[in-house]
Amino acid sequence: MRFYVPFLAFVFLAFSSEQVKSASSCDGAMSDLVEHQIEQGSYRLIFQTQPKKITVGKFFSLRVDVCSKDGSPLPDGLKIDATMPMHGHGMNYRPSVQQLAPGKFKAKGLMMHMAGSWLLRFDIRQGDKATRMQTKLILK
Ligand SMILES: [Cu+2]
Repeated sequence: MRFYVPFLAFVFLAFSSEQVKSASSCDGAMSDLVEHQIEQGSYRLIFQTQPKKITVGKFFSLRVDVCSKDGSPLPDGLKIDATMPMHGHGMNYRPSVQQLAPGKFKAKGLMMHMAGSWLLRFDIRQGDKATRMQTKLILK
């Protein structure tokens, strides 16, 4: 019976590292951020606003998780911007983006100063490759 103990330990380790890998490859693991999702090219971007409800004229933050649908490397850069396409203007403040880990970011200092239709844009970068992902937000 002694023989089986190290064998089981090895199986457990193999399983754990598989779990870590799947966290960056879109196989679940990000269920706490499923509120907003955008898919484009190799990537799926999931973001959550903090606070959950965006209020006109109030600063908010974003947690952003990007995963890879096809095994492409995770992005190492992200720029965020928001505009009101029907009014031809953007935000009055430039948000700051911090990378927490490959594919994981936090953005602070966003503010939408008018009610109406906004376009929230994420430009993600992986090496030389840029991918633009965007979504519409209606603010009341
Ligand atoms: Cu406007």
